[in-house]
Amino acid sequence: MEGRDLVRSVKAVGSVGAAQALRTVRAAWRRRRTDSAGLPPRGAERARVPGQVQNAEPGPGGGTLWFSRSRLRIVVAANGAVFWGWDGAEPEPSYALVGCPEPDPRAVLEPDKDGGWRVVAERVTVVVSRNGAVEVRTPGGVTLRRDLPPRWWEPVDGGGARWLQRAEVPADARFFGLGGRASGPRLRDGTYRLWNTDPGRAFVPGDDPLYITMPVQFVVADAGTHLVFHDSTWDGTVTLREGEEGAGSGHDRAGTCELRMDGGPLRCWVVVGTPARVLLAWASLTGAPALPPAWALGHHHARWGFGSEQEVRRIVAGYRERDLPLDAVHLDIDHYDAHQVFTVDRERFPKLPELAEELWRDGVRLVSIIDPAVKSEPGNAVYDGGVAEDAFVRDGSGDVVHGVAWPGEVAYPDFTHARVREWWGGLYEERLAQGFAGFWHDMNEPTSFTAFGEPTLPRSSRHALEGRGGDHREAHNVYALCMARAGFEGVRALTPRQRPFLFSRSGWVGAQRYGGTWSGDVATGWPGLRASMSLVLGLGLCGVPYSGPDVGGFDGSPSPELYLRWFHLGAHLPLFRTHASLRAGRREPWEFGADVLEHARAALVGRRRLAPYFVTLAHLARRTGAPYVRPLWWGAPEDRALRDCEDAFLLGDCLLVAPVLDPGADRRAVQLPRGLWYDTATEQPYRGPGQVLVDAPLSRIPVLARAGSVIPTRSADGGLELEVWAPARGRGGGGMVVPDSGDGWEEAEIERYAVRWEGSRVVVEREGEDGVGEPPHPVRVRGLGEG
Ligand code: NBV
Repeated sequence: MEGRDLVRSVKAVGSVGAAQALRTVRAAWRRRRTDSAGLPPRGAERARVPGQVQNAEPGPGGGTLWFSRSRLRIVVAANGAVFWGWDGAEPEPSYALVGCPEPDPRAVLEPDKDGGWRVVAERVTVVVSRNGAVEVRTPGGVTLRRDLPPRWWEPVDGGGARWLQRAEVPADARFFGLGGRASGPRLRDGTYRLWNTDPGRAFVPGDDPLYITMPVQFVVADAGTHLVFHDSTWDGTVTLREGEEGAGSGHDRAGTCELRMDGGPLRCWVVVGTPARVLLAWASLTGAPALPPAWALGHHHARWGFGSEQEVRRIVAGYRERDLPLDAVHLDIDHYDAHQVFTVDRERFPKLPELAEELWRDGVRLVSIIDPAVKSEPGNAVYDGGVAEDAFVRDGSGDVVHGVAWPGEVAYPDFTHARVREWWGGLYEERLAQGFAGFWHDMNEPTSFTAFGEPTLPRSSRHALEGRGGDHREAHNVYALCMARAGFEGVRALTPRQRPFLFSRSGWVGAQRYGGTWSGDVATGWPGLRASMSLVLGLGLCGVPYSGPDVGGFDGSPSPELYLRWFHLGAHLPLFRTHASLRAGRREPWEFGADVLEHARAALVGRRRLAPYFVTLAHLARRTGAPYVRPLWWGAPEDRALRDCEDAFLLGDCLLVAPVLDPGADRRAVQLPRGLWYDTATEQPYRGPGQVLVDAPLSRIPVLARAGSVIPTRSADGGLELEVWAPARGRGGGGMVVPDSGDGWEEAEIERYAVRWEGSRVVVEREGEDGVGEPPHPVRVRGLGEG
């Protein structure tokens, strides 16, 4: 086992050579030694369950129930979210929350039958049995989730407990979420780990865990939709088993979920309602998604190994000469000096600020990769600064913990300390001076190359954890979240008039407050294409709406067909980025033949045309928590066929995107939600609900528009034009538009439109406080042939 890992790690660092491989062996042994000294064996444990309820004490939003061996506090918040915590766990401190919501004063604790208790609120009822099972019910009394009494295992000699929480959900329920999972979006039976991990190679569906794990489940059943969040940052597993409905006279088998955590408080939040309501409340709990600047909603081109300024110029010129819209270029670690973050290789990138300015004039922004690991070498300014600041993670005996990353032996800033975040945030000044407009956080699970064992810091490493103190077992999953906070707040302080643009490979609940993410090193291949869509959908349901894949996959050479299908998908995801590894084939649209180039150009032009729609979706995500990319069941969670449909998605309210995910296809089946839909290429109408077959030639991705929708687009002259799709006869429609208000903090007002038939004409009106009026933008009505 260890031998195989060693071979893998040597391969992974192959480009840096044998010395690096040796370092990974040494670091692995070191980590073992550190952990065996710093983490004493658990020893004997005692199991515990809550016991019987003894007493109840009403409190704001609910109250506290006293059991013979534990206590349970339940609070319904004013936004409808329910909190409960065992053993005295409170909502705070929490890395996920943006504050503790006010309790709902109308929620009351009252006795229930059989000696149990219940909290009754407007949108939810929580029933607690006398031995500590907690049931969440709709106001109509239908059960959405039943948590059995929890179980703890406590070390006899003292210390934190491990715990287990089993739950049941309706037999028809489907699970989604848990962060970014390659095998979703529907999470089938299996065990999913909660430990952010760099898989060490390009991943395929089934590889688990990946870079972003979250103890957040989004559960959809006929009875209703709910989100449940267990607020513990520790390592754990979630074992899901979908239920089964009894055929004929048979019994239903409930779906089950078993959460095992290595530590942390046993506390959870449940939000109930329609998917849109759930995410609205979720965003109010964990923070509104950062608003990317408009350019970040365009096309990004990256590559590990551009190699030089000339090469960057050549690529940008390649885009320009071929009339291919481009908005950002990303520089990877190869532009660093000896792989050291916050440095530039002056030989190959001698005049980076000039290059950045030149690109800026052409409307292309420069984005920089940022790795957290700092080369551990006196004389290296970042390292010296970190030492002076006492910024680096130490072990239990007070020594700085060393890992291995691209620069060799490295130290890791402890981002769980406010002072360290401030120091790190200040370092972005160097990046801004180089002309970078955005930041791409990588390797922040955090990753340390290893010959065997876990590719991260020793679990016994010490962290500040905002002054509470703790070790890596608790800090690991929030390392990247805290790094994102450091970067975001640093850049905001340095350029207060502009919204920072940042996206990060790893993260945790609340990551949306600082920016987005991308799918990481997805394997080049058709399964990777599918996985990259699953990640975006799953993350969106966990509250992180801005993400996208490496178009073409990270590692290999896609066939022209695969590249193009991926390009088409990417063009309809929030982050649209072509990127690949140093050792992979090229990803420029002109590298795959004349046909691909022509179709890719159309996709890029199409993306640019939809820019105002993406801007609107970004604003709506910020204001409502609704992700840009939504599962087909978003508006109809009761539609079981939609719940099981994993190969298409809604882009906002208006569009349904049905990417081609298999080779050789020229048509595909699409499961439509209720209503009238138009193929946006042919204007052919289709009626849902049900399955239809649509054309999917290589030249385009099937995209359907909902009848009655209003889509803000960019017209040929660069202005805003409303594309309106005729409502079904006898019906109306409408939509919202948020115009781009620039890259500052000012937010434009939402424009609301109504669409209706007037005789044989489709009329579009702007709705204002003083009635309706003419839209301030040109209108183009489509789908009129429907008749
Ligand atoms: O910085 C190099 C790569 C980067 O291109 C990629 O996007 C990241 O996910 N990085 C990982 C580190 C090395 C991966 C083998």
